[in-house]
Amino acid sequence: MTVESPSTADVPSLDDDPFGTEVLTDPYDFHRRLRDAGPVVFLPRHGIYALGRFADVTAALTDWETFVSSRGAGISDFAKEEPWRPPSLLLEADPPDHTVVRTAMNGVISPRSMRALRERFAAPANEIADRLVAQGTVDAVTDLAEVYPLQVFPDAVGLPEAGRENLLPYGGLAFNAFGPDNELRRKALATAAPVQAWVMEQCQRENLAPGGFGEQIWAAADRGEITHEQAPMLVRSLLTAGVDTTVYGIANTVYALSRHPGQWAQLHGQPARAKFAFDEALRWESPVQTFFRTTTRDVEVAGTTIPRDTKVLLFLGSANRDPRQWGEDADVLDIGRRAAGHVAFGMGVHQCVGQPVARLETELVLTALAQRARAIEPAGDPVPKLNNTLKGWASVPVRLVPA
Ligand code: EJD
Repeated sequence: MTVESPSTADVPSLDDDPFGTEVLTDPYDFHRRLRDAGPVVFLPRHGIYALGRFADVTAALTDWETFVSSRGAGISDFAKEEPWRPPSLLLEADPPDHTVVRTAMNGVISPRSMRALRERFAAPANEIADRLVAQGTVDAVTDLAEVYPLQVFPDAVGLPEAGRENLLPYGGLAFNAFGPDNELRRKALATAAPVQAWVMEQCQRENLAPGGFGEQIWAAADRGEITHEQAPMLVRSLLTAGVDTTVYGIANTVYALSRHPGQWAQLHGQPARAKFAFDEALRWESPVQTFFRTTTRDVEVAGTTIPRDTKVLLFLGSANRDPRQWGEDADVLDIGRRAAGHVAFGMGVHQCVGQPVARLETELVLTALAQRARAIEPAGDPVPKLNNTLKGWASVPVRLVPA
């Protein structure tokens, strides 16, 4: 890849690789240096611009005409490079095309469909919480975060039982693929073919059970809201973005609370605060750390010009800890703070369409745990899980103390 210098000599630059092991493992020192270097920072390692402050990240997310998604949400510019898979009709599209499919998806993941899911999602949440608290020492990732979403979400989509083990690898692949051509991305792509083939097969109408999100997407095609060619691609979006994200979200929330005993005590005292605990945990350790937009014109951001046709990396995880927005205690986890307005689900026209599902899953499983455990303590060192986009853990050993 050719790395060009910024045309404006006064743009600060940082030599760090945001997709290197160090930053992926512990990004917060880099985030602070990024925000303090200036509103716009050039990253010469990849020839990209970066925004790390809340105000500038939200401004870029809101201006979809200047900061487009249709040239890819990863480092690759679809105007110059072939994408690794056909672009997503949701993530990698701009209005007006985006608006059509997004409207149809809003109808599928609707308040009505969510009300129907609450009961079906509650029983497994309670069962898992019973089992884990009885067990005592468990792994919050492999015994909880990777278990509960996979127990409820594939059923909600209407997937067959066989082959569900492909879901986590596919998500891992897609989120690594947003990054540069590094070892994480190359390794993921090397084993992608069978996983991709399975996913595309599940998107076909005949493989989706009645009543699920998948069938509802096809029904939207029958009603003419989208085309029948678009339907399988939208099912693919659910399978790409609907599993790993929630797994990381649940694991990061339990990790955060297990490291802050006072916060868990508050939640145990008032399990109805689970929703707020989730937002604060998402703010504090955002599962989706970064994604890209591409500029369609020279654009001034807080006094600095970013040239047109440039990849801009938006640091959601940094915006969510920006003291300019959250105050001097931005790095402190506090489930009592007003965390609403964080950008862990994005902002603007692309804001997470699956958000109600993620919120339902986490609320149910966290409430169930908070009711049953009066404390949750670290029971060993957590093991980071490296991904070019997602921040989280391969293992978080914890001890649940029964109430
Ligand atoms: C995503 C960063 C898709 C898709 C949608 C959203 C994401 C990924 C894939 C969520 C990226 O439509 O396939 S946060």
